[in-house]
Amino acid sequence: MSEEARLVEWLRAARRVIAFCGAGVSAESGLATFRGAGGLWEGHRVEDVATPEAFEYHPELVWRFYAARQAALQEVEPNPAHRALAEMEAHYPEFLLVTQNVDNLHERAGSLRMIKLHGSLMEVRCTECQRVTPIDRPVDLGAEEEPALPRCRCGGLLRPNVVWFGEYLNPAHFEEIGTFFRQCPLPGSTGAAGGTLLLVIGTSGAVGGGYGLTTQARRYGARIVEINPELSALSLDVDLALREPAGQLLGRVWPQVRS
Ligand code: BJW
Ligand code: ZN
Repeated sequence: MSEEARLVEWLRAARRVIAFCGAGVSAESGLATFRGAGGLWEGHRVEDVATPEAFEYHPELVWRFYAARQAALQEVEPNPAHRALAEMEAHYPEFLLVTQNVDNLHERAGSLRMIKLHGSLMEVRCTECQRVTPIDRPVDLGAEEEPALPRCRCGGLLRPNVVWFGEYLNPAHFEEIGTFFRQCPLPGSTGAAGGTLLLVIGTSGAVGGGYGLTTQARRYGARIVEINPELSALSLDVDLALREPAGQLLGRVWPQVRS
C-alpha cells in the first residue's frame, strides 16, 4: 500500500485528531518559513528581532519587522492545507488544532478553535497593563524615519502579542493538550491506536523539540503522521511520513477522506 493510501485509510479510521502545525503550512500561501534558505531569520539575527531584549533596546527595529509581517498577511490567502484543517474540525468528533503559526490563515480558512502556541501577529499587548487587543490592520508606524510606536490607552508601549525567545508559553495551552491525550482510549480498545491520530505538519521541530507532542502521542497509543517535504527533528518519532508540500498533499487527500 502506498504512503498516501495509508494516510487516507488512517484519516478515515480516526475518531480523534490532533494537528501540530508550523510555518510550512503557510509556505504555499507565500509566507516565508523561519529556518533555511529564504527563511525569515536569514536576513535577521534572531536576537535582534525576536527577544524581549531586542524590544527593550530597539523597539522601532522590532516593530518595523512585525509591521512588515502584518502587512504581508494582507497579500496572502489560505491554501488547501488550511482549508482541510478547518474542515477536519467539523468532521471529527474530537479535533484539536495546535499551531505555532502567528499568521491568521487558519482563522481565515474557517478554523474556529485553535491553540496558538506562539501568539498572534494580529494582536498587540500592553507592556504596562498587559491588556491584549486584536487588530484588524497592520500597525501604522508613520512615514518618518523615527517611527511612531503604538501606545495603549493607558499610555504603555504596545508590543506584538507573540512568544519571543527566552519567554514562556502559556501553561494553560499545555494543560489543554495534555487533557486531549489523557482522554485517549487505551490502545486497542476501539480499534487500532484507539482511533487517535497526531498530524505533524510543516514544522522543523527546532523550537522546544516540538514540545513533546510526539512523545505524548506515542505514550497514549496514537498514530503519528508527518507531512513535510524535508526531514525534521521529529521525523524519527513518526509512523508515517509524506514528503510533499502540505497544501498539495492535503488538497488531494482530504477530499478522498471526507467523501
Ligand atoms: C513545509 C512546506 C510545505 C516548508 N509543506 N512543510 C531558555 C531555554 C529553554 C527554554 C526556555 C528558556 N527561556 C524560557 C524558556 C521556556 C520555554 C517554554 O515556554 N516552555 C514551555 C514548554 C513551558 N520557552 C521556549 O521554549 C521559548 N524558546 C526559548 O526560549 O528558546 C531558548 C532561546 C533563548 C534565546 C535565544 C535562542 C533560544 C519559546 C520560543 C518561541 C519562539 N517563537 C518563534 C517566534 C515567534 C514570533 C515570530 O513569529 O516572530 O516562533 S521562533 C519561530 O520558530 C516561530 C515559529 O513558530 C517557531 C517554529 O518554527 P517552525 O514553524 O517549525 O518553522 P521552521 O522554519 O523552523 O520550519 C518550517 C518547516 O516547514 C521545515 O521543516 C520545512 O521543511 C517545512 N516546509 N514548506 C509542509 N509546503
Ligand atoms: Zn496598557
